[in-house]
Amino acid sequence: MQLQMFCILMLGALVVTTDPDQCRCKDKVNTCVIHDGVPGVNGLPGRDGWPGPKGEKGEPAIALKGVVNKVGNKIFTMNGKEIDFKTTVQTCQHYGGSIATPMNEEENEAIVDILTLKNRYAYLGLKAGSVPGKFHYLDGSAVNYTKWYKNEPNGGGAEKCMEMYTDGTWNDKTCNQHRLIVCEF
Ligand code: MAN
Ligand code: CA
Repeated sequence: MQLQMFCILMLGALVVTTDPDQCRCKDKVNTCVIHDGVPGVNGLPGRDGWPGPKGEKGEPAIALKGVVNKVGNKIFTMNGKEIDFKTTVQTCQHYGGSIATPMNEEENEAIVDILTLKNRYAYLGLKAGSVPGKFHYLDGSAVNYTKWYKNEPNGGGAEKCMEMYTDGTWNDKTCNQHRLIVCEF
């Protein structure tokens, strides 16, 4: 029993002799056979990594579901829904655009194309200020293109929004009607 001894090598690894005799003298130590242990079980999964970089901006959702009309570097869209002026502004912003605002005849006609498809009117991006009948863009800047219908604007301060008729002419109008949502991007 005494012969069945365990040998400790310099490195401290556990060494077992197959033949107990081999371990009796120190110069026979080198003949000891090292038995590998049984492999350990796998560790637990690691933790989640950091969030990845933000993806690229997608297509405006409204454009995917509606009509798109391109003019110059502007795109006008319409999804067929009708709502009041304030909600139209919010809806277009929600999709990353703004309420359609014609800055010239070409853009005005591009919006007419859209209104004609539905035969409906639309609120556009002009608003009356404190001076009755004096309209400005929504960022407050001065309007430099207009297409008022004959005798419009006539609201005298009561009609603070602008709607476009299907022929492309403009009318000042109360802001709480339901009009076709037309956005620009
Ligand atoms: C209604 C409203 C007005 C518009 C007149 C035109 O009263 O839409 O804004 O000026 O019609 O007749
Ligand atoms: Ca009017």
